[in-house]
Amino acid sequence: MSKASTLTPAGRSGAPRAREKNAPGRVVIVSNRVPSPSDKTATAGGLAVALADAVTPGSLWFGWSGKRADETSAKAHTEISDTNVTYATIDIAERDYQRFYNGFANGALWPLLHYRTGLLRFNRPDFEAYRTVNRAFAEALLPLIRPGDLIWIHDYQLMTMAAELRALGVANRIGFFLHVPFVPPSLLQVLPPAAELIAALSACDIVGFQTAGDVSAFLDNAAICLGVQPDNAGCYLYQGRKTRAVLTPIGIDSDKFAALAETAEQTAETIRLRESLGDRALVLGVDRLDYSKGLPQRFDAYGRLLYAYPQHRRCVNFLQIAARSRQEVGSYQTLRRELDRRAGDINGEFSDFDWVPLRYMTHPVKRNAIAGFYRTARIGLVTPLRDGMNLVAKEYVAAQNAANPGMLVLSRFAGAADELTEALIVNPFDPDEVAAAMHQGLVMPLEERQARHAALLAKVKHTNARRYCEQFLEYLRDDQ
Ligand code: ADQ
Repeated sequence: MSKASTLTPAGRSGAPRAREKNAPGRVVIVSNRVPSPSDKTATAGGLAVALADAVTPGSLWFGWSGKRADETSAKAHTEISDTNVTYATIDIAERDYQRFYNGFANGALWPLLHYRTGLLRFNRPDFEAYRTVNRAFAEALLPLIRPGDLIWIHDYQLMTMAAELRALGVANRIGFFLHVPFVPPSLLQVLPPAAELIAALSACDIVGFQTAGDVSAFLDNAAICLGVQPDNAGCYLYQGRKTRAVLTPIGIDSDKFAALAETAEQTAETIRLRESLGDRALVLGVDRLDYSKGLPQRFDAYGRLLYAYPQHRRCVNFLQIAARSRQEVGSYQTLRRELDRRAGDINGEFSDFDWVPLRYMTHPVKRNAIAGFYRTARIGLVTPLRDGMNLVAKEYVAAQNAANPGMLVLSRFAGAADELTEALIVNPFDPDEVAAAMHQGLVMPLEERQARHAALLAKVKHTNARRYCEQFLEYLRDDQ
């Protein structure tokens, strides 16, 4: 493992330019994609919902425009929304984008942070491009920062940005939230610049995670990579700065989502789905098409259900919506071919002339249609092999009709499983266990479904999007 070196909070360019603290400031959100009003391609949907309470009039949201250009923009393009939120974006140079996004972020960090070292592709030029893009983000944001602003950086694409901001003299409070899991030292050490990443994150005042396990994994890495000794509050000192690792699990706006699902029940798409099902029970999966989501294993589990519990043949339909993503990365192309094959195998084996057991689609579906589909589904199948949180699990619970709720089958390796313990918790690597849980959900008496759903809903309402923002910003404001 390389030593923490170049990206240290102390800075590269001489004495830090002090910026005044404690003046009332804005919340400045930084994320890879920005849901700016004019960008219809931005896919920050889930994030925009989660951050609705942090992005208030006067806030600034900064990130990539979604455009690749000959050169990375030196200056951000800004636009102000109707709600008085400023969206500031930069273009990224094509040569950097490939290496930054498809290379280091999605070819190395994503597989590693989802425990898939076998899929990790590392090379130095990719990591250099990652740092270059993070530096470009910092340089373009710098002129927009005001004293007292709270800077909140999101996710694995931007792990070195805080260190770049410090190097440019930014003294504002900076927080970072990781949406994906964090891995223990034995895994992180596989990545050659592991120590550099931990040092760069230590330029933040607050580093937030989805689960308690992620917090301790990060602190264990800090102890090993930096030689620091974290206290019981998750704080440690590194190069004169105090960093605190905190647990701030993300949530949804459950009331809004429940209302959306109720309305969606009567929309054309949901009605068409219900009519196509007839009396059959719907088993539903909704994911990005990503190898972390455990889709091949899920298809196998459904095959096991039909094989081992023949009473469900002709009585269920499994609909898997798997929106294509990151299609330029080789492992995603392989996954798609694999799923096409397995879907064909299952339908080939079990279909009848008037019943196709598995419906599998890869084009995007609108949010309100998905809400209506959740409400129709008797089983919500959420079986990632690893997931930071998984908001689909929470959305499924919120969307149910409390009088006749469906049952969530949830992977123990999703962050959501830490809290949603009344779901049917499964090991996604075991198709027979997942099939048994599906069977249990399909035959579960109404009273038990109602009791489990009530307990799950109370949790989804409690750990909601508002609480996520409040908790994180409270930590970020707290200068003690
Ligand atoms: P994702 O891996 O994208 O997010 P997830 O949390 O399940 O995963 O979904 C985010 C949003 O995308 C949800 O609102 C969901 O409805 C929507 N979505 C998913 N599949 C869809 C599809 N096929 N069509 C339309 N919409 C779809 C990352 C982490 C997660 C973490 C989130 C938020 O990987 O673990 O929960 O960030 O922190």
